Amino acid sequence: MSSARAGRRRAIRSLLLLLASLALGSCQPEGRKAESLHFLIGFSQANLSEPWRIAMTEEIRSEAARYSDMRIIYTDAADSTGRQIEDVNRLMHYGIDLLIISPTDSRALTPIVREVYSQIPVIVLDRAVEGYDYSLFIGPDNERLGREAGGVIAELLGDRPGRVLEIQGRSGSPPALSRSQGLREVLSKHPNIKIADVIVADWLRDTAEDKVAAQVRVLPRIDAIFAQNDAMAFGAWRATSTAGRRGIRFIGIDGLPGPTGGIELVRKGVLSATFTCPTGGKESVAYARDILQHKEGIPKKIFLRPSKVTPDLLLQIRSAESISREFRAAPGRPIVLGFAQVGSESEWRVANTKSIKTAAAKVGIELLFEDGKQHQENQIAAIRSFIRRKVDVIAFSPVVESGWDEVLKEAKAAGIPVILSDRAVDLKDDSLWLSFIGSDFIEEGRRAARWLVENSKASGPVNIVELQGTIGSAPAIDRTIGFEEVIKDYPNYRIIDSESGDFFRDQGYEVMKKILLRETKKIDALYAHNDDMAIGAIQAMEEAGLKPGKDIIVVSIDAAHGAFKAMIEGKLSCTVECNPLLGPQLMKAVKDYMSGKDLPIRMITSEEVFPASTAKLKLAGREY
Ligand code: GYE
Repeated sequence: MSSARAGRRRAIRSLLLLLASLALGSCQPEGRKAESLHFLIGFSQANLSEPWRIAMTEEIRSEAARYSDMRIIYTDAADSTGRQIEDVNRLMHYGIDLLIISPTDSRALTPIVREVYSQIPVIVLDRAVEGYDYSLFIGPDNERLGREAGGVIAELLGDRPGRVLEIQGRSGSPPALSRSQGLREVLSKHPNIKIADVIVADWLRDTAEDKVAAQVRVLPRIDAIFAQNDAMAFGAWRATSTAGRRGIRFIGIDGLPGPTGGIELVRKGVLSATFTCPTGGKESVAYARDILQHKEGIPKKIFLRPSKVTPDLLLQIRSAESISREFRAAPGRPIVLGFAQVGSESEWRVANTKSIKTAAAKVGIELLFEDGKQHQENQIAAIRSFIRRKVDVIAFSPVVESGWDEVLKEAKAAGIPVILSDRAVDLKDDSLWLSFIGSDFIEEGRRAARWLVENSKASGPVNIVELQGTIGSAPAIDRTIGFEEVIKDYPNYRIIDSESGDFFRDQGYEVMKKILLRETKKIDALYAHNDDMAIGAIQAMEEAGLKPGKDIIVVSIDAAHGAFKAMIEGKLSCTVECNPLLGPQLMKAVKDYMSGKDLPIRMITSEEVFPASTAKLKLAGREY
């Protein structure tokens, strides 16, 4: 940025801060001294015509009001992409320290978000932009919301033939597409239920009412209407009621309070069900402060947990809410966290254990740490011991995805929340765990494949050997999915051999030695699910007289110290980061929960890709 522009920004920012200070002086609540202003944040809102966005903006405003050292400048793009781009440029002109943006259109706003992110931190709310050029994304899991709505419709209609009208938000917007996808995924399992028609109503109640009213007289039998937000569901209900259509069940999303909010509509019997869709407004202000104060453990993505709202659940939600808040606080003693670790199979795992122990000690959480030594039964035994010892929270990294139902039901019955760290479980009933903090392993697999395709630039066949991680573990399953998702578009790239090395270095060596002996085709590349197996395989290649990193491109995942050493020696071509330093995020989640806050359902860590060319430069700054 030119020095003249920077100087202008500083002048505008100083003027704004001065005006804010003066305003502060006049409207300071009694007793709160006007501290000097430190943070000037810009919030670019897509529109203020949707109730959910009004709620988001109000949440941000009330959370920001708690801090006298920050000010937020609000803009409303009135659902115009062009105007939102102008709004962002104007906010940058004011010299803001951080941008919070809820995009009108993800694709159209991606370039300017990338440009702003090159200068200041950016938090994206609700609709993600393309790629990863932002500090933090906070939003709902829209596909899951669609699945939940599909589940309710299936429950309501049972085995009878059912016809559903779907009312979608803005055509082509990520939330609308994902909610539709989730709905269809569930309803496809119920052949008696058909989606009879689709209406696009741009998230607006009046548009939904007008469009349904225009069709209601010719609409054939409709048994349920799923609208992608409560406002449109209410509009549809008004139209069908006016036309005298009865017996239709309405399902919405947002679950906002207030006289026409989803919760009231459920209470009044207008909606059969809705789902809260937390806006992320409050979280965005809290994380903005953490980012501006350079706190550690900021995730890359946060997905907020929805709650189902139905007539019979309304009362339970109220009472559970009061009970859980009352008993969560640890009465005047340290919080006790039980952690069941996978084992110590890799550099990554060792770094992960160190991060958890260090972070617990740093914040005064009493950590009961058990090493599962690679066996699920040991982890299950450890979790049961935590239940017996009545710990406040249980966290663990599941060695494999399945086989946890029983012990997690025991933890739930004991009233002890469970946080998943690093690896996920394959469980339909996700009420058995509170939150999952870890990487996006599918994306890691994609990144490994993208790097290989972009940097091998081969036109002829590229024969790939894959060393998989622990069979049945989330990272092994997902890293294969992500890698294959990318190479399926490049037919000359083929996985010709694949075997598990269980994330161990020595097994990576043994498996690669076997493959080198049995494989008749030329091997052009090795894709290892972690650095340890890659390093073991490198030794096997060298013993076979090959030059790893030259005769065979070697791509692995983790970005552990050993990988940087191998890259500097020219034996490893690229490592995709999988951040093991989850301790700070885990401890923040535990303390947040114990202080009565709701936890996101999913927190994805921030990660990069390190080609060999960056190894020397980056190694010095690495923590593991
Ligand atoms: O890649 C590997 C460790 O679960 C992400 O487990 C973790 C994986 C990591 O053994 O090195």
